[in-house]
Amino acid sequence: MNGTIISSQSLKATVVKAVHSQEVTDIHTHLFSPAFGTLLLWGIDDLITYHYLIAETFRKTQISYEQYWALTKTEQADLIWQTLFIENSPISEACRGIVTTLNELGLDVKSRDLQSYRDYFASMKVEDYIDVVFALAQVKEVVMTNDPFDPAERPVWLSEMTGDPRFHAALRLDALLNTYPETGCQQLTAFGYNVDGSLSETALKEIRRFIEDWIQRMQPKYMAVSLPPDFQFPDDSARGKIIQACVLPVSREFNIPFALMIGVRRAVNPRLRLAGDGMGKADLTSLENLLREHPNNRFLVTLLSRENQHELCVLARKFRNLMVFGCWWFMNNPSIIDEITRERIELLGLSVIPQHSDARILDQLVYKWKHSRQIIADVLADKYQDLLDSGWGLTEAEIERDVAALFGGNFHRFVDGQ
Ligand code: FIX
Ligand code: ZN
Repeated sequence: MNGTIISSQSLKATVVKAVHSQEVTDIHTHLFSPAFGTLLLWGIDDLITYHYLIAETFRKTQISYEQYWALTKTEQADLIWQTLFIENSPISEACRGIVTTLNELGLDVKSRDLQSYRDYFASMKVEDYIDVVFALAQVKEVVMTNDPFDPAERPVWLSEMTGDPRFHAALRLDALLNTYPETGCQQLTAFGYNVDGSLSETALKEIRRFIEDWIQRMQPKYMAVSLPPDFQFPDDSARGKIIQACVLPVSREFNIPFALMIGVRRAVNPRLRLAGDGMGKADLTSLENLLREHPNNRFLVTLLSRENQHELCVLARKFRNLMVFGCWWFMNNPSIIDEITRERIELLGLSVIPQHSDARILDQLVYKWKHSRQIIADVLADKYQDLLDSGWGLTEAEIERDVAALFGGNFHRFVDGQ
């Protein structure tokens, strides 16, 4: 063996060092490069008005939905701060995240002085602040969520903006796959594609042309869609037909994986707006069909239901064209990250992407990665300790190699074939 074998005494410190110093590729976020202007959210008021905290605030105040949405963003942030941080201790994961972020930025969290935090962010230029956040979070690059149907985003793509190379694109196809009959068909017609409601051969060809045009424009790392728990495949619906006849062949032809995010039930409480989505347990037979029938397609998959996570690991053991990623949304809480990460490593070893941030606000990279790194380090330390107890020898370089695979190498190999 090359290198010094690590002792049980120094194992934990070695793992913690490797996990905390490894730069990460964040494979799913809702962040934007500065070229997208106000679509890139950052700073204290955006942090506080994150939809996770909005949902929690309504549980602790009597304000009506209408009154809340009539407030300015600053007023909303004042209310959330007062409710969740002053009148209650901020111990939920989303609240704790803000405390961690401010603390890591060097602000005095004991002061609880919201105005002083606002003053700090007011003195920052976003371009400089991106560097501050990426360095603190040890994030090398992020993948955005890019919707070609979004009227705010489209013009930036069409103007061929020059992006910050640390921000990669992901071509999000929700509007095409989830609401084609209601709105997608009409929108594609308005964009100049010759489509129809019955999905004729011509329409399917035109949808392929639309996807190809956007692949050429965005150069995405992958295509993606979020799906309800009752997602079926194969299926005679517009979604099923478009996946079969358009997304899968284009995905193969351009060698771009398809990411499925399964389990979301949109607008369970519409009055909560973005905070009003729910979840459900999915039947993974559809995913199994996709994986078996399309061995030359690659799929990145994350699921919203805790109850589905074990089945997903078993599927990944059967199908190498499946890459399991991240602890999505309601899964992104310490107790569940710990559980899922252990389960994945026990069933799949180092062949997974354990986490993504889903950050919607730039600053969240700081806490989402700090909190996740702590848990991933704990899990890895336990698993390596089990190996040492069985007589195996490990070097620091081997641990660094493993961590590098988990935090970026596996993604790049799967997506770019590196
Ligand atoms: O569909 C998605 O990509 C979800 O992650 C979001 O829609 C969701 O609102 C979110 O922010 C979850 O973290
Ligand atoms: Zn997301």
